[in-house]
Amino acid sequence: MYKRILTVQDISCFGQCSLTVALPILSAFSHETVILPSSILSTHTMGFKDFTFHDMSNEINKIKDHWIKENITFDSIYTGYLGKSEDVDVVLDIKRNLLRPNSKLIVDPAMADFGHLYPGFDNDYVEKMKVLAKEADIILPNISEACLLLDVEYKEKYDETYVRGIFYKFKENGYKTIILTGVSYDDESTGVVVFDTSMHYYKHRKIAKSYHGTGDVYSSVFVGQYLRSNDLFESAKYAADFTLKCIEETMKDPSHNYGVEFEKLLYLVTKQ
Ligand code: PXL
Repeated sequence: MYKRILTVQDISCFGQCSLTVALPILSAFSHETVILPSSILSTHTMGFKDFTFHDMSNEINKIKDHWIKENITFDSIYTGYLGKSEDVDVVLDIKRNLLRPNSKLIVDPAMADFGHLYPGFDNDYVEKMKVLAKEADIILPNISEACLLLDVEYKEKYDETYVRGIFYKFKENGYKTIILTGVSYDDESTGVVVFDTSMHYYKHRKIAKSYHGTGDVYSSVFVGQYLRSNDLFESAKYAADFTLKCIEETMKDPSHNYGVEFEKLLYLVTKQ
């Protein structure tokens, strides 16, 4: 079935993340992909100095109002890195007016990694992200983002009790379905935990090297596959396997260190 999905995130012109990842991936899944660029940066903010940042908050409000007038509706809304807390209100307005009945708001709270907020984000952004994430049907945080959403202490090393605690806290706080990424209990493996009505862990090989943008690849592939199959756990697994393949592919090219070479693997998604 041909689905129309809206994705709201920044454009990092160079750097293989956010919209330059989401648009080709969702299109490869044969979904009609509508974009709303929340901000425009010269590069992503990790490892580049003096990147430019152009705030699009004003413009995206006008775009949203036009869409409401035209009644352009969506089968799903998927958000990533937004850039400003005001953008959350735009997304919520789009959800109220243009998300079709029984359709899902999927939120990747893309704001932190390794226990630290991305440059330029503050507590106000975290508070606003809590509001958006609670409205979402599915959220895709990593451990750092989960801790920020829940005011839980971030730990580098943890066990299953800690992860279970995170899920109970998500549920206590009214969050719906959670897919926690980068859950690793030992040095050899990592994986994703899907928490819907119960908890399922998909564990796979861990590669020592980490790349920027893999969270965006993961979320985009998850959304693409979930809209195709409507199968939560299978989509979470599929996205993990695809992301791992992207890392393996990129490692063949040691000079490529700012993102992953996901384009070379898009044929896997298209052919399915
Ligand atoms: O991959 C998340 C992301 C998206 N967009 C920008 C970023 C980051 C992570 O740092 O800097 C601009």
